[in-house]
Amino acid sequence: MSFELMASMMCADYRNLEKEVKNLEKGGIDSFHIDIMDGRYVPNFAMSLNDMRCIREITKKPLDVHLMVEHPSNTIDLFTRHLKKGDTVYIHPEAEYHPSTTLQRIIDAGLTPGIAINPGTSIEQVKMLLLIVKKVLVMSVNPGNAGQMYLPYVRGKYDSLLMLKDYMEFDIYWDGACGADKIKEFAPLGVKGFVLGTTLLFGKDRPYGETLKAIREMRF
Ligand code: S6P
Ligand code: MG
Repeated sequence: MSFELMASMMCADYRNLEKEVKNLEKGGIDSFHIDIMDGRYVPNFAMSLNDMRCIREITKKPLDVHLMVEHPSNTIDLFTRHLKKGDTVYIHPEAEYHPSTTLQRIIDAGLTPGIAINPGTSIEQVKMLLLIVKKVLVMSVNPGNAGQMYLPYVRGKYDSLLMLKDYMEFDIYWDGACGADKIKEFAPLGVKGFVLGTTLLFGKDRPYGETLKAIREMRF
């Protein structure tokens, strides 16, 4: 069964960022998840433009840029101009007056458009946007921090999206508190990729390659 594994780079060791990127690459990570925060849309600052640019220069693997910022249309060009085909930009629809316009700008920049859906946001609220995007990042924790608890009430949203994904042509990604149990349950159902943070990958005293191999060798 094929599924993608993304590294949540806000959880990486910033004292050795280049080494972290190389080790993850060597360990077989599929892409790098970049959590951009502005201290307004979410009450935290994780990564910003320069962190993204730095990682873009170190690796040729795809970047998965998750914008947790108010009105991303104000600053989106700063990000898209440093990205390349194959990279994804997710916006939060609630953070934007005209999310479809912003998604169109991501498409016009030659990038993959995505939306991130907060735990408290329903599929009905964003349904039209599902026709525009290629990727849907389902948040199973509230946005802003790593290391939070999984919120079980999001479960039903995966079921709804799994029913819509083929005819509306998007893929579903998991973001937040992703453990092996979640991959085991949701990959066979059709969730395409999983963002790995402190729950499974970082701060474990185990080489990234070993963890990633163990995940890929899991029996389903
Ligand atoms: C949260 C962010 C996520 C976290 C990820 C960390 O605002 O969008 O991408 O970095 O959830 O993983 P974990 O396993 O620590 O929850
Ligand atoms: Mg994220």
